Amino acid sequence: MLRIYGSAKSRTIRVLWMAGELGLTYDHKDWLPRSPETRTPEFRALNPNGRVPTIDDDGFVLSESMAINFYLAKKHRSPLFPSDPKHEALVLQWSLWETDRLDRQIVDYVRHTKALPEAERKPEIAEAAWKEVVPAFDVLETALAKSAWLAGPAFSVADLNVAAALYRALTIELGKWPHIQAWLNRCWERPAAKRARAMREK
Ligand SMILES: N[C@@H](CCC(=O)N[C@@H](CS)C(=O)NCC(=O)O)C(=O)O
Repeated sequence: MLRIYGSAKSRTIRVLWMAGELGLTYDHKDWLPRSPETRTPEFRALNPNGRVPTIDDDGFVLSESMAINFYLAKKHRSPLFPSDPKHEALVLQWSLWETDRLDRQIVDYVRHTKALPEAERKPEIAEAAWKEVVPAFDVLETALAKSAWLAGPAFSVADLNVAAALYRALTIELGKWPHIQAWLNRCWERPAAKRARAMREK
C-alpha cells in the first residue's frame, strides 16, 4: 500500500495531483509541515529532513516531490513519463530547473506580498524574490511559446511538476507572460489537478 505523508497545503500537493492522475489508492497522512507528527523519531527515520512530502510504497521510502513523481509515473508505466529518452531528459531538465529557479522564489514572493498577515510581510524578501521570478518566467514563456508542453508532444510529469510548483502563481497577474498563463490554465484544469487543489483549499 502506498502511504503519502503531507498535507495538500504543502509541496505534497504535487504528489497528490500525480496520485490522482494515476488513479492510485493510498493512505494519506494529512500532516502540515513542521506539525508535531513530522517531528517524531518515527517520521525522522523515514525522512531525516523532517519534511513533506514523503512516501512509503510497500517499504520503499522516498522524499523530494519531483523524485516521487518520477518514481510513481515510471512505476505505473504511465504515459506521463515519456518513453523517448530525449523527452525523459526534458522532464528532468524542467523539474530541476524549477527547483533551482522558482521553487523558493515564487513562495517567497507570494507569501511576502499577500499570503502572510500584513505585519509579517517583508517587502525586501518579496522584492528580491521577484527579481529572480521575472527572468525565470521569461525563460518559461519563451519555451511555452515554442511548444504547448515542456517535454514532448503531450502533458507529462514535467508539466505536472512545474505547474504544481507554480500553484502560488495562480494568484499572480500573468499578463506579461500569456503562454505561461494559458499553459497553467491547461494544466490546472485537469480533473486530478482540480481535486488536489480542492484538497488544499478546503
Ligand atoms: N525539495 C523538497 C522540499 C520539501 C519541503 O520543503 N517541504 C516543506 C513543506 S512545503 C516542509 O516540510 N517544511 C518543514 C520544515 O522545513 O521543517 C520537495 O520538493 O519535496
